Amino acid sequence: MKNILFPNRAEWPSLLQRPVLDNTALETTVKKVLDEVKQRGDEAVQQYTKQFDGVELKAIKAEADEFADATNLLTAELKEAIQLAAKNIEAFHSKQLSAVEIIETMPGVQCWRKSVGIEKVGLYIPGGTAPLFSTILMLGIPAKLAGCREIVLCSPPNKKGKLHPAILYAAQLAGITNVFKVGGVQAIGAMAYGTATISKVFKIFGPGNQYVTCAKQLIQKDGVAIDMPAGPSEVCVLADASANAAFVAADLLSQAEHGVDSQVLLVTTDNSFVEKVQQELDKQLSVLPRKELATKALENSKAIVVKDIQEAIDLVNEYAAEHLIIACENDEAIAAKIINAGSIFLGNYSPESVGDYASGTNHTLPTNGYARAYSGVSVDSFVKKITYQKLSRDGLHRIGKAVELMAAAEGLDAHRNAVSIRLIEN
Ligand code: HSO
Ligand code: ZN
Repeated sequence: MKNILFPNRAEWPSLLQRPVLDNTALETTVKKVLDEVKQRGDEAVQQYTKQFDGVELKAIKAEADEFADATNLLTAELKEAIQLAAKNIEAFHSKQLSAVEIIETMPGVQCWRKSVGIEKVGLYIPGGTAPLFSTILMLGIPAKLAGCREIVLCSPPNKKGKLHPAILYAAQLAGITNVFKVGGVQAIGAMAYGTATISKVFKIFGPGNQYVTCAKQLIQKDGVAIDMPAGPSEVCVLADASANAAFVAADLLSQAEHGVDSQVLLVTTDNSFVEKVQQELDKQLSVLPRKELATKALENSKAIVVKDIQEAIDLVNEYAAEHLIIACENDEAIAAKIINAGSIFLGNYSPESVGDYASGTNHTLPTNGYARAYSGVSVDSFVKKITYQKLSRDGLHRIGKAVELMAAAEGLDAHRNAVSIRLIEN
C-alpha cells in the first residue's frame, strides 16, 4: 500500500480517483455477441458457450436431478450456513415491504401508492475465480419478497458443463427454478432479448467482469433496466488509535482478494498505525491462497494519514466507498456524520465479510463513487411503485377550480376541459 501523509484538500480528488475503466475497446466484441443472440437465440448462446466456456451442452437448463445431486454434494455444515444466511437476509429484507396507505389529500380526493413486483427479472451470477453463490441469496430473496413472478438465473458452466453445487443449492433455497448454464455476454443477451429457452426479462441484476458490465450497459439502450452501474469492489477502513491492526489488515485483504482491480483504502489519524497494518498485511498475505490477486490489488491501494477525525470524515465522504468500516472508538457518532457510503460496518467486531454473507444486509452495493447518489439492492430494486387516485364527485368539485386555472395558465385548454365538462354536468 502506498502511504500518503497529510495530503492537503486540493490533492484529495486525484488521490481518491478510481481507475477509469475504458469499455470502448470491448464494446465492438460485446455488441456483436449481443446482436447474434438477439437474432439467433439459443443457437448463438450454444455457440458462444462452446467458444468462451469451452463446453458443448445438450441442454442449458439445470434439471431436477442436478439440483438433487448438488444438495448431496454439499456438506450438512455448509448447507446449514447457507440456510442461516438466507434466514437473516429474509428477516432484514422482509421489513422493507410497506403497507399501502390511502392518503386523503383533501376531502373526496384519495391517493395511494402500491409496490408491484417487476414481473420478470434476470439474475447473473459469475463463475470465474470464485462462484459467488452468496449473491443468489442477496438477489433471489428480495426478488421473491417483492413478488416477481418469473426469476431467471444465468451462470457460466465449468469445463464439465456443470454449475457449482452451492450455486444450485442457493438457487433452490431461494425458490429459483429457472437456472441456466449460460455465462458472460451471451447470458445478458439471452435475458435481455429472450430465446426459445430463456425468457426475456425486464430488469437484470448481478455482478460480472468488464464484458458483462459492458453488456449490461448496452442492453439498457434497448429498454431493459439494470440494477446499478458496476465497478470493481471496494472497501475503506477508517481507523483511529483504538483499532486493531490485525483486524484491519484482515478486512483490507478480504476485499483485495476479490480481484486485481479491487479498491482498498485505509484512512487513519494515527501515523504509527499504518506501519502496524502493513506488517499484518505482509504476515496474513503470505498464507492466502489468493495472494497473487490480493497483492496486485494492494499495489494500487493507499493508506492516507489525516490530521484529525473531522478531516477523516470529510475524506471518507468525498470518496463515497461501497463498504466503509469505522474502526474507531466513537464509531456511532462518526457513522452519524457519514453521508456517502454503500454500507457501513461499525466497531471492531463488524467485518465486511459478515455483511458479504450472512448478517442480513445486501452485498450488492454501489461502487465507483455511485454511493453519492445510489443505494444498494433492496426489495425496492425489484418493484415499481404504482400510484393511484380516486375522486368522488364532491372531491372533483373541491379541486376542480384550481386545476382549471392552472391548465388555462399553461395554455392547455383540453386539460381544463377534462375538468370543466365534469363540473357542469348535473
Ligand atoms: N464483497 C462483495 C460481495 C461478496 N463477497 C460475495 C464475497 N462474496 C461485493 O460487495
Ligand atoms: Zn466480498
